[in-house]
Amino acid sequence: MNQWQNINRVVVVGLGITGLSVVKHLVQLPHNLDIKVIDTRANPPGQTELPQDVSLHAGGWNLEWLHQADLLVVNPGIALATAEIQQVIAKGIPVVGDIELFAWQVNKPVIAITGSNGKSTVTDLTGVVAAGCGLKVGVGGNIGVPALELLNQDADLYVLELSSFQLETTSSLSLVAAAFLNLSEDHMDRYDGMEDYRQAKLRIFANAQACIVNKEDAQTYPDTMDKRLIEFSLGNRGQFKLDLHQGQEYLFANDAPVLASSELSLVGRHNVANALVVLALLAEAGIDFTKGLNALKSYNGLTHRCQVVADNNGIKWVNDSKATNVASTLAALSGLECRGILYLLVGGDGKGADFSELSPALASLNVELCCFGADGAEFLPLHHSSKRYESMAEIVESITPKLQPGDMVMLSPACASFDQFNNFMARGEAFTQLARQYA
Ligand code: UMA
Ligand code: ADP
Repeated sequence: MNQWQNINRVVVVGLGITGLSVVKHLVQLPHNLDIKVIDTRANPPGQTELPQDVSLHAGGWNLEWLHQADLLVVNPGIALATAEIQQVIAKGIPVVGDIELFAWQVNKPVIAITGSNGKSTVTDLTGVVAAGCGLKVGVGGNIGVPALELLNQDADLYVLELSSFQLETTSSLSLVAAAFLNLSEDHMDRYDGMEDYRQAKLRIFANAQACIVNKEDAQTYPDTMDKRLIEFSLGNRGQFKLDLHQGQEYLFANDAPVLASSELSLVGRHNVANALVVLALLAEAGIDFTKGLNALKSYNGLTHRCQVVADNNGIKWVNDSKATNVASTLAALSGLECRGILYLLVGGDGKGADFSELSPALASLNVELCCFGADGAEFLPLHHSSKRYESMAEIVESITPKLQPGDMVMLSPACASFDQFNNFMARGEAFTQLARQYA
């Protein structure tokens, strides 16, 4: 199908790394398109890299450009509900995102992953294990490499992390396997409630040959049952599950034991689930993952996600700075292997969340709760051990003298970082530095 028939004037809305990748993709197509860019920001990132013959309107909307367009390509950070976009949709002008353009062009198998938490980990690890199997893999999407940039690489397989924002503007992406990991509250500033958010994520299954769903989260299942469903579970149900084998807990793929969960370097039960999803995605893509098992075992996680950054005298320091909501901190706590005291660093910019859900998990742990940052005080009622500090440095200085072998110090703050840091990466790096200095 030639989607470009009758398209001449293309308006790219929103620059950033996505908009720039879209422009670069459009200019090299053989269709001689008229390309214009609108960004509502006065100084949008990426403007200096625009080709000279591509006009930019920055600092507001250009309605004339919008209404004369044959196609709009919208950055995932811009809500379709925006009045200017709605007017264009009402006129019948097609509105798509970068992932839809990727779908129009790609001619190799594609795997995709969505969910509220764990997307980047599963995406990256799928790429790592597939590469371990000898495949050339292009990994991108919401993880930070625009999907269209991947098309310039020579790849046998593409693995995409897709956000609900990206899925809203995607309708024809064919996938050999797609996973919906879990659903918990996030992005409520953009959606009319949880069902609206869920429906955006479910779009991942529209053209998927295999739908990988979470047996423990009914929200991840497609609404219609005419699809090939593959279930994963941390229990012994579903095709990709945990069960006993030779007296040990094993990851099973389609009834066959694959490896003992103790062989994974990744920390936390949620990461065992993530590993099961990786196996399911690869199996459904027709890849014999056995050659990649060493890569799976030695994978230590993406930076800032339950990552062991120091391990000295039997004391582990774990950086989980990417835990910016309650569900991700709960995931870090569940099944945590800590023989001694867990010193848990929580707090930051709480985004108005309700933290009380953490109480039962904390009650079952031998924990000292170290609360810091702008909303640190909100954590104080959650556990009898809570203490309030100003900063992570103050916490580390105070607890280090009493650390014993078997203890763990973990930053899994359940909050955004913007009160004290530029982003979660900067917060994680500050923690890592403290860990290495004091460990
Ligand atoms: N913006 C405007 N006016 C515009 C264009 C953008 O105000 O005309 C603002 C919007 O508020 C928007 C913000 O700028 O939210 C971000 O735009 P950007 O230029 O930074 O976007 P990109 O650099 O193209 O990054 C996007 C994704 N950003 C968003 O979805 C908000 C990146 O995901 C993604 O890695 C990248 O494309 C490549 O695919 C980031 C993200 O926060 C990491 N994603 C959300 C999440 O993971 O929770 C969904
Ligand atoms: P995402 O890309 O969806 O934000 P990441 O892999 O970057 O996911 O992980 C974000 C946070 O969620 C980290 O704190 C991580 O430890 C936690 N996490 C990872 N996998 C899961 C999972 N399967 N369920 C819940 N939380 C998870």
